Amino acid sequence: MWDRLWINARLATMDGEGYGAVPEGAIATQGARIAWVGRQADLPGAPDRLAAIVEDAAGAWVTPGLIDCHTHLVHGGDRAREFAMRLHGASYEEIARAGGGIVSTVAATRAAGEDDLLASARKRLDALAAEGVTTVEIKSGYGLDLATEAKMLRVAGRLGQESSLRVRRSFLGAHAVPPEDREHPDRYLDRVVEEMLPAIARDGLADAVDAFGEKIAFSPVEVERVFRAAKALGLPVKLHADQLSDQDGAALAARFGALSADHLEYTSESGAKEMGRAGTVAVLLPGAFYFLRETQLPPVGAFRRHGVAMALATDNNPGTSPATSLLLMLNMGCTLFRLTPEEALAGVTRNAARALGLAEECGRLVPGLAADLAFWDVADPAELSYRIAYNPCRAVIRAGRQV
Ligand code: DI6
Ligand code: FE
Repeated sequence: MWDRLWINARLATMDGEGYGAVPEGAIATQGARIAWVGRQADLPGAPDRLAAIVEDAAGAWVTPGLIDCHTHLVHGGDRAREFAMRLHGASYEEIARAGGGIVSTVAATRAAGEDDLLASARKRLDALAAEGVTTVEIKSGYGLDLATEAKMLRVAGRLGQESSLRVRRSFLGAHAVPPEDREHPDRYLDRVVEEMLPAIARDGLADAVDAFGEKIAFSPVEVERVFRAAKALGLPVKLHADQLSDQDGAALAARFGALSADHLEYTSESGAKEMGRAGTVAVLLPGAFYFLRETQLPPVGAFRRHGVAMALATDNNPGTSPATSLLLMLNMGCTLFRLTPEEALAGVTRNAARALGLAEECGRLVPGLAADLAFWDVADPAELSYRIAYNPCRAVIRAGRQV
């Protein structure tokens, strides 16, 4: 006997071509796993005999629980005032002088208590979960000292425990140079590699290591140093790559077998090719593209040509993407980047799972994978990408249980 069986479901399994659709489908769970998926007509018996609980999905589309594979969800404060100042005509310098920019988020995150950080991130997490998100990646990177980086990652861990969502954590010590080291950036990088990273790894606080490769952040040589240290500790890597300029970040990420390279607006054809060869996922972040009013489009055509799997994520952060809607990213991925709705949905399910090293754990409706399901009041899966600021999520199951 299965625990639960849904009949009269329309399944977007995200396995195989397109949506991997099963229009007259049924899906069963046993404990925290998917036990059976297929055509209702192929069920091995009468529904009542197969499961303890049988539910009528009444024609709802069922997708894998959505996966937001790139966020900075845990952070102190916000940058709304800076946003307003900019729109009132303030220059970058004026904003910086008024204490704005990433430094202000670092100060707010350092000052915040663990419970306050948890409470503010919890609201953002709840907003994501209301739209069918069951897995969220959360980065550190607003502490830039060991105590605060570890605090952010502990809070991310607590969020996972308290919410029942799956949380994956990335250590992003190489996000920016902290103000106290502005004159000696290499001193900070020494600390990241020699002190912070080993301590974070020892305490099991991170599943992966990320870095911001950019002129205004860390050079390719510096990123390599972080990646070598991560690899030596057995941690997979990912990279904020080619967001503002072509740093050959895509190829660098590929060279280290990175799980993903993210942003990628300025990535070249050869960078895309290297990613395809390495199996590195391209995580596209239309929220940041939109908020920064960027005009350089990520090379989606090149990713297609070279067989690079594409994911979509919110990049939730207070500076460049204060977004808590993954459905909006589906729409933006299609309108701004010209993804197809099939690609967009794969980008927040199957490919997002790959970007987190979770391809065999979630992101598809396949027996044996986690019973993470989202039920949608839509007539066609394309509606998830088509609508703007509308939430048709009817119910969410995470690890076999109602969220
Ligand atoms: N890329 C971004 O756009 C943000 N970080 C990153 O690596 C900016 C972070 C901030 O301004 O707070
Ligand atoms: Fe980011």
